[in-house]
This record gives sequence, C-alpha cells and structure tokens, in this order.
Amino acid sequence: MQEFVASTVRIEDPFWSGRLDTNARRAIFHQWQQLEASGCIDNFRLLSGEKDGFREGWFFADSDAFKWLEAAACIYASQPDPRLAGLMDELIGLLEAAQTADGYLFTYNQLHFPGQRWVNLQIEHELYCHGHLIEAGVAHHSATGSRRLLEIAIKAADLLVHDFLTSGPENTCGHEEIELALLRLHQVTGNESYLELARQFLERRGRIPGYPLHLYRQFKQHEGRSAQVRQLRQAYAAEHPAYSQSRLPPGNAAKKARFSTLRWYLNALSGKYMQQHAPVRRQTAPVGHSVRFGYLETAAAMLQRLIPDPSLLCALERAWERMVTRRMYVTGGLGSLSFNEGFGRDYELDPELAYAETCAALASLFWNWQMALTTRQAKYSDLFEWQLYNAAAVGMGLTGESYLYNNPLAARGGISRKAWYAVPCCPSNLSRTWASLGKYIYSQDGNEIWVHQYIGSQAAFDIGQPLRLQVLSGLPWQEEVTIRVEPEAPAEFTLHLRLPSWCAASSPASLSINGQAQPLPAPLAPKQPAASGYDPRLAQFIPLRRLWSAGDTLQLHFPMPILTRRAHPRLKGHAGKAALTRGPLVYCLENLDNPGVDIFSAQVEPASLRAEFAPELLGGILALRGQTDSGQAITAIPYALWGNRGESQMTVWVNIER
Ligand code: FUB
Ligand code: ZN
Repeated sequence: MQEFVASTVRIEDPFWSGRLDTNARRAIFHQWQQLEASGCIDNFRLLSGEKDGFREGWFFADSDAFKWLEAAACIYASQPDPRLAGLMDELIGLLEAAQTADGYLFTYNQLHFPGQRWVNLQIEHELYCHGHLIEAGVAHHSATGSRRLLEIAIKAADLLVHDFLTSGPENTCGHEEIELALLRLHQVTGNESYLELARQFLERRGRIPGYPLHLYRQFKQHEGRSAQVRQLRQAYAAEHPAYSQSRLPPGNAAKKARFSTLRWYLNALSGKYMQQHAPVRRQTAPVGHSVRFGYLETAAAMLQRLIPDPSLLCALERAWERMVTRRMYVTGGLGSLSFNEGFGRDYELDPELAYAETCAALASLFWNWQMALTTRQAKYSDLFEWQLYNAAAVGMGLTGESYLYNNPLAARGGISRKAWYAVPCCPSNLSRTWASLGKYIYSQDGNEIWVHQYIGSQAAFDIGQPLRLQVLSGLPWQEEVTIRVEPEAPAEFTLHLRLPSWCAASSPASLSINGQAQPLPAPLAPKQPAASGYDPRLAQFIPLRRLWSAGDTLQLHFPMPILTRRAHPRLKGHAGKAALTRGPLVYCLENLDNPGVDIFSAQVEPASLRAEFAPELLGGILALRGQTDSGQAITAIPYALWGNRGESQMTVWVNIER
C-alpha cells in the first residue's frame, strides 16, 4: 500500500487548519528560541568553532535540534516562510561543520570525550541521535528537494554501516530510533545496506549474553563519564568566571507508584526497560519505556512491509492487542509509571500515576500507521485518530508555546503547561507529526483508496488517470462528513471508508451516495472488553467499489451521542466511574469550569448531559454540560485542552453510578 508525501495532500479543516497554523507560525519559532536559550544549538557552534563555551544539556540533546529540523522542513513544505528557511540553513551549516569527515556527529562525545565513540550504546543514545539526524535528512529532502541535509544523513548512515554491519548483539541502541530511521533512508535512497543494517539492529535485540551484567557495567561506565563531565564543567567555570550553566526549572512532578525503586531495577536488569529481554518475535507484550517500545514496533512494522514476515507480524499484532486491551489509558495514553517512563502490569492504569508521555502517543501513531498500511485493518487507523485527538494533542497548549510532557488523567494540582523542559523531546516531536499530518489521511494500492482519517483535505491520486478527492469534515464537533469524488473520466475503483469505533451501536452511522442511502455493515461486537473502555477493534472499513464519475458525492453521518465509557472491572479504583466521550474526543472536568464543585467526588447525573457549543471557552469548543445529583451545574471540556488557563485540577474519570 502506498503512502503519500504530506505536501501532496492539502489540509483545509475547520479544526486542524488553525492548529497547524499555530504550529507553523508560533510553535516552531518558539521551539527554536528555546533550543537557543538552552544551549542546544550552541553545542554545534562549539564544535564548528563558531563559539567558545561549554556543552549544555543531556547526552541526547542533539536529537531535539534534529527533530526541530524535521518539523521545520515539513512545515516549510506547505508554508514556505523565508525566516524558517534561514534558520534551517543556519543549522544545517552548523551540522556540516560539526560532522566529522567520516560521518560521525554526536556533540556529547565530540566535545567531552574527543576520539571516543560507541562506548556506551545502551545508555547514552548515540545511535538514537544519529537516527534523528537521518530522519531529519530524509524529511528535509522530501520537503524541499535539497540534498544538503540528506548528504549529512547519508554520510552518517554509511559510517554506521561500516562500523556496525555484522557485529554482535551488544551493538544495539538502548533507545530504539536508528532502526526506523535507516528504513526511511533506505526508502529514499534505495540503498540496501541501510535496510540490512536496520534488519540486523532489530534482529539483535534481546540477544546480549549476560545482559544484566552488561547493563550494570554500562550504567557504571555512564556514571563515571557523567562525573568526568561535571569535573570538566567545574574546571571550565573556574577558568571562565562569567560562565553559568544553562538550567531549566523542573518539569511537572510525576507521581510515583509504590516500590518504584525496586521495580525500576527489575525492569532495567531484566532487559524489559529497553526491550532487550527477548528477541523481537517473542516480544508479544508492551513493556518498559513506552517511547522506545513504540519506535521498536514502528521499525518492526516497517521492516515487515519491506520484507513480509508472518512471524514478525504476528508478534506485532499480539503486542498491539495486549496494549489496547490491558495497558492503554482511555485517552490512548501509554505508560502507567514514571520510574521507567513506561508500561506497568496488565490493568495497572491508575489515572493519577499515569505517565503517558506525549512522545509515547506519537510513537504509537507511527506504529499504527505502519500497521494500517500492512494489514489494511481499520482498528489501527481508529487508534491513530483517538491518540491524535487525545493522548498526543494534549501535549501542546493552544498558543503553541507551552507544553505538557507527562499526561496524567487526574491532577490534584502541581501540573501546568511549561514553555520548555529540561528533557524537551515532546514539543518538536509533536510539531513534526502535525506538520506531516497530510500523509496519514489517505493511502492507495492500485485502484483501491483508503480514507483513514476524516480530516478536511484535498488529495490527488493516479489510478491510471488523475483522480481528486475532497473531504469536507465537521469532526470532531459536528457529525457530517462529505466526500467529493472527481475522476477525470468515469472509472471503476474502490473507496474504503472507515466506520469509526466510536459510532455506537445504539445510533449507527449512515451513508448516502448522490442522495441514495447505502447499506452499512452491522456494528462489530467486542470480543474481550478493553481495559479502558475504548476499543478500536470495533472500527471497520467499508469497501465501496463502483463506477465513479466526476461530482459523485458521499454524505456520511456519524452520530456523536455522549458515551459513558466504563473501565474493565480489573482496573482498581474505577468502580462507579465513567469517562465521558463524544465522537473521537475524551472529555474531562477541570475545576476552573466547575466552581464550587469537587470534581473528584461529585456524582454526575448522566441523563442531564448534553453537548453545547461554547464559543467563549478555549477558542470555541463543544462543551458537555450537565449537573450533579445535588443539582450543581457541571461543564466538561476536551481532555486535550485542559491546563490552558494556568494550573488547575482535572479528572477524566467522573463519578456516575448508573
Ligand atoms: O531519552 C530520549 C527521550 O527523552 C525519550 O524518548 C523520552 O522518554 C525522554 O526520556
Ligand atoms: Zn517526549
């Protein structure tokens, strides 16, 4: 199944266009300022000799600059702002100067430990950073046509091929990313050695002999190297009295589960934290750090598309099923625990402890997209939509200049959106994903076309003759979607439309073509209840094969009653509670909208709930209004929008007895 380059799809959507504009006009420039202020860009200036100073930030700081470049390139493709082009060119120039002649680029080692390479692959993210460099090169090339950054990426990839092809299992990165990046580069260049190295990196996972000892040694070595960096910094500060270390205020505290320290050691030493506990085909449950897990699954699914492999696909499907039925929050958030930034046990989904990092939701989007392309099953596109609107969208504030990192489903205070984080992996990750949104809406295989997302847009296809599709969508607020079909001449082809899982059996969707009602399949029945009450497996594609003519118009009606979703009985603390959802949106109670109401103990009267347009709220939303059993008015807002008005309290799960 063929993917589209995002820039060939033009998004014109009442909901998304505004957000993408904020991303393009504000978020990307704000992020650049923050990368500058925190010293991330200067690290490259130090290497290129443009500036004197001391390297700042985490060992993986380079990746934030690379993700920013990718986001900027994707934005530039549809909104070519010369200011953005200038910043991209400046950064690419720095990378050209900083990269060694043989392709190495990792400021942490180059500045602190010149001459040392690949010494701490499990912890220090060296290959992860090279992966983001490669992804940026690929994105910049497809967005601008320029080969400048692509050449840097190719040089880096060639070095990796030289140093890592046919080497041992310890030559795997503790944080997956390089695998999917090499696969993307292979797709653009056709170079088979990138495919082969990505395959080997994946196959090597979970095979390090004596892993606990290996990891322990790597931790010890990393501690020693960190101590050396501190000494170097002290010495630099002593020689440069004007120097002050770049420091960011602490991020939002994440609540800790009991026995976190012990569980952390077990998680790490067993290999689960970094998905090194078993070979990839035996990894049938989501474990450990949830961003790493998502990138691993994305790469495995990409590889499976390039080299079909039923056993790998089977492992991916089992892991997905386990995640969706037992280890995912109702928002689509992933990661129940802060100590490992990742997955807990089955049904361990405490709303307040939820880590649910924005990047974990994004990793899941990438994975689900690959699964949708591989299997053509609607459940993957459905989860994509759900996470796009909820678990991922919550990461960026309405101004584009404030962010959430961890995303609990209940907050009693102490959590607010921040302009930046000491670990700023999420903002540019979200920006690059939004800027590429066009590529996730449609796919094509010959004369079959899939509409995965109902996002207002226009796209051009080649089905042996030119075909244009236009989607006009009222989602997520309104229930109508119109699709106009414009083949150059009448043509027979199949249009696959997704019937979302959130179309309740009680109020089914309807479809008409040129005013004629069409039969739709009966809603699917759930097999085993999903932990969170949201079940993407209820989605299905409707194949519509016919002779289509220019001007044919499809009208879809997706009723959006307010649903009260119940958690699986095995989820502790969820009895008598429900999550309120409408269409693809999860709602929450924020105390600012509910003065005088204790949002954690109030009993909501389900019969009182109605959806009401609230133009004054958060830029204009459809709010859910109702009342408590004691007659107090309540207002629920989309979860993705909470925290936009300063620090507050919030809960997704509300008390609803009946
Ligand atoms: O370690 C690199 C990135 O920073 C991870 O993906 C995030 O979870 C954060 O730790
Ligand atoms: Zn992140």
